[in-house]
Amino acid sequence: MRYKLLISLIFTCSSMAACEDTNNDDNGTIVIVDMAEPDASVDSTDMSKVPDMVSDVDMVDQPLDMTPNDNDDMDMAVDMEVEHDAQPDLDTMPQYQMPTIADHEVLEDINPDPDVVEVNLEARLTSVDIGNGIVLDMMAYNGIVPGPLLQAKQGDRIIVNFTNNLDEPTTIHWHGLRIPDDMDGSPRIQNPVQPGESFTYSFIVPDAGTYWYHPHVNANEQVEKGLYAPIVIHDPADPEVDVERIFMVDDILLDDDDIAPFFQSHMESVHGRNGNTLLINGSSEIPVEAPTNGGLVERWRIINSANARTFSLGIPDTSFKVISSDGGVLPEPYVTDRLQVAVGQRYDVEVLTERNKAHTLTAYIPTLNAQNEVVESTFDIAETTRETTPFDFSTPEPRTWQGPALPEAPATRQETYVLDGYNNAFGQLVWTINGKAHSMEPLSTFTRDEVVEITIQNNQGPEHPFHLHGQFFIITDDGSGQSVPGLKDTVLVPGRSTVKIIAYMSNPGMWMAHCHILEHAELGMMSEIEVLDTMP
Ligand SMILES: [Cu+2]
Repeated sequence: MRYKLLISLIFTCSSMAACEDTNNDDNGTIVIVDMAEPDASVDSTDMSKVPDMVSDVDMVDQPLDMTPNDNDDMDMAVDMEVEHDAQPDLDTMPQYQMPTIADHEVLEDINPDPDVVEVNLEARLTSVDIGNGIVLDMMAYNGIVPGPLLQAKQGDRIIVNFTNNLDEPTTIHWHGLRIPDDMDGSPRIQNPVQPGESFTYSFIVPDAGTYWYHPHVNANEQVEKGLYAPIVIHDPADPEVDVERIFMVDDILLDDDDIAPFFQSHMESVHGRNGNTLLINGSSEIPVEAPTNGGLVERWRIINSANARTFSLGIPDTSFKVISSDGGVLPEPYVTDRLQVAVGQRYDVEVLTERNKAHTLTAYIPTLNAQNEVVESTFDIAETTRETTPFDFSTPEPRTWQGPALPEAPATRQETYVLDGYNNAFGQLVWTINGKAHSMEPLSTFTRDEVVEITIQNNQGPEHPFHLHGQFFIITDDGSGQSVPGLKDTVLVPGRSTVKIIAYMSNPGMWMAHCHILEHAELGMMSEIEVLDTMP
């Protein structure tokens, strides 16, 4: 039973050369299918397309002031809060008690200042039991995978006293947080923290929401080996719920009982490293249990921390609403039956638990059946189990979720970024943005608060979750003509498609812009943009 998951996880393959080496992939447990050019034996209609997560809800046309305050104090350089309708005055509030988040170790706040969260964090090599009798040599923050939860309230200063006890350099990137660029973990700015050395990260967190932290050095290996962890920035104005949970969804590539060597197959270069074992909150024993009572309102924060795999998720036969996305609570929640979560992305859902019923977070993954046909397989990855006492017979009352309206400022500038790839003279795959791999020249130079429509054109078959550091954007065209609710920092650009975003360059600095398939980034799909600290 221990490998019951391994037999059928596949990854979809498009039109770049490597699909041919499918059948002699080193790990015989994986079967790869060319989805773009299926052979006659494959009925692609079964699987034709994972439904889009886009709802029918149009984005609300209400103003959102993303303008930074005119405050020259550089310590306050991140004070470009997204105004919240019910923004509390944190100075006059009684001390805020952060909600408890189930089943996650939390970094201890060692600073008595109620508006400062100061924590100690260490990266080190360690053995980790992922369940099913598998113990792996991994890298971990404070010895656990995922690492401990970093939480604070909106507007707090976070101080992380970080020590690198790995045997290689690392940095920490605080994915999604609009903080100063020298605290962002970019190895283009920060000298990586060497083995045995320490670095103090210090920044103010302007935006509430669900985020995560991970390295930005040798990231394809360090993240795969376990260096990833959740961040929750609480908004005291958010409705209270009965239970909050985090699900970090990952897949890991095992070779026997070890983490498989890196870049051993051409497929890993083409599509990124797709795992053969699902890890939910670090456990391979799925579904992971989520004990609860019936009749409760729960907030589930879902984070895709995989190297490459886009997850299609649902909670069958359950009343749930999408309430929050990368950049925080949505102007209007929406109902859907599928959530497409690309690597790096986050979604929060409100789940109403019923009496005497299990509620299951389910992943839908393309697999091959016995007839070698592509089918969609269902993996229950987390399941609520009812606690017997005390038993709550009440009917859950959904909360009222309303985040800030999205910005409505029109774009005053257009840019196009072309994602492409080629085989170099040594037969190695190189991934590029605007024709360049690992470009050290900015793709664009913007001025602070410039509003830019960026067309992201994918010339090849593999998809690219494109991540822009330090800024938020909205997705006006996800490649199928649909818009996507909410503020984002990562957009999935499907194979041979063109996506449009409108980005709000609110945060001055040099910002990494790259594919979040970590192998693609490693092989060149990595660049940056510059935002000058001058008004247009
Ligand atoms: Cu990519």
